[in-house]
Amino acid sequence: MVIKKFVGKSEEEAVQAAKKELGNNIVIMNVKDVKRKGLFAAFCAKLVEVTVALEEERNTIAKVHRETVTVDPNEPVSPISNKSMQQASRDMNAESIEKKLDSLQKLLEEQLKSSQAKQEEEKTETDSVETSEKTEKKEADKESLEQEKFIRLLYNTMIDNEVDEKYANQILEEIEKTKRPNIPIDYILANVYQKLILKFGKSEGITTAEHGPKVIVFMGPTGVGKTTTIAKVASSFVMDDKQKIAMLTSDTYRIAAAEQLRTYANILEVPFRVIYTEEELRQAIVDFSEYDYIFLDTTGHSHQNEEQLAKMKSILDVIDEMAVRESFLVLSATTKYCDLLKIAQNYKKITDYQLIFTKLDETTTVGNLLNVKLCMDAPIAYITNGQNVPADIERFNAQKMVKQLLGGNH
Ligand SMILES: Nc1nc2c(ncn2[C@@H]2O[C@H](COP(=O)(O)OP(=O)(O)OP(=O)(O)O)[C@@H](O)[C@H]2O)c(=O)[nH]1
Ligand SMILES: [Mg+2]
Repeated sequence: MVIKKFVGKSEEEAVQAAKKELGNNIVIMNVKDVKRKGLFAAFCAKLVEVTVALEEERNTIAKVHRETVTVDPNEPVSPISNKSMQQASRDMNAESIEKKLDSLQKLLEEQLKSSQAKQEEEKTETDSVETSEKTEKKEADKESLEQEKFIRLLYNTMIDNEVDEKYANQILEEIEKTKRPNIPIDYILANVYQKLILKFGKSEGITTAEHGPKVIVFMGPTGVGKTTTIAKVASSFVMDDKQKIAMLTSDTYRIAAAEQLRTYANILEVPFRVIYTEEELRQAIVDFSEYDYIFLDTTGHSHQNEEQLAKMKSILDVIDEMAVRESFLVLSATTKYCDLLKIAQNYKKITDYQLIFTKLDETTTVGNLLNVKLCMDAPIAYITNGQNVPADIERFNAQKMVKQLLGGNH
């Protein structure tokens, strides 16, 4: 794995520099503001430091480079030379633990303090005459016991979050491989944090429409929040990004469904059309060819309904004939794991997609996001956490999610 830091005037600028050097497969591990130094620091624009990781080809020897690359012409940050894996990871720890996993750390400290106190008590009672050699061995055993306890705690936290045992075990196996004597517990925590972030991988969301309109399709089971999510995404595109969008719905199944989206379209003052046939879909794509994005709402249906799935596929085929398409499978975080997998697998039969998880405000466990991501190899683009339009939506942030998976604040 390569880990590297890039500094820019904005997160975007630093990420662009990272992509330029390491390619598009980088995963963002951490983003933080950095203070400029010097007399006139207060008058300068802030800098953003982005830590990125890139998983190298399998079977190559794992190595961690740590350098800082700056793209800010005014204040070059001196590159730090390559360090040993352990040193680099310790440096990562300081940030990860202090800033990202603070509440987890507190929990651990409490646990470790109580276990240490207990062991101290036992020690004073029994081994006042032990040799120094024996004491050293005991210290080493104690350390490894603490490591074991710590790993078990991380495992249990993941399982409590309903991470599939299979994936939790996979992570622990990977951690076991990198375990050495005398490794501080921070190192293990940072390692698990990194592994989980890499498992979530990169997340793109809706990408820029370059040539003609991009058709953004929202599909998924009934009542998961497809229409509400379209309204949330569309409003940020229109209000914040000043994009030109049109809205379509092929949901003619429920009378109220079209009206729901029409209301949002009216509020945003964007064109809206109900599509009954493939011909009408073709015509709409032609009519809105000057727009940046066409958002398409679809009928929610049971994933077991093969007929509706086939209908969905023919809609996608029409779009593919005429425009660039990006598809999003909308899933509720409150749905049972086995159902989520069945739904995701069925939609995969007709298209690739990115995932949107809704209703995170209605659940306390987030393991299913990781489970579905890993099982389907589909990136998570957005999460929604409430009924408010447009406020309750966020671009998926792996760092935040991993912190939550490991029991941190959220
Ligand atoms: N708590 C919570 N409710 C949500 C969220 N997103 C949507 N909802 C609610 O879920 C309900 C269904 O939302 P819709 O947007 O109509 O869902 P849909 O997938 O379009 O439903 P159909 O068109 O019937 O398939 C509404 O009451 C929404 O307000 C969310 O993130 N959290
Ligand atoms: Mg709907």
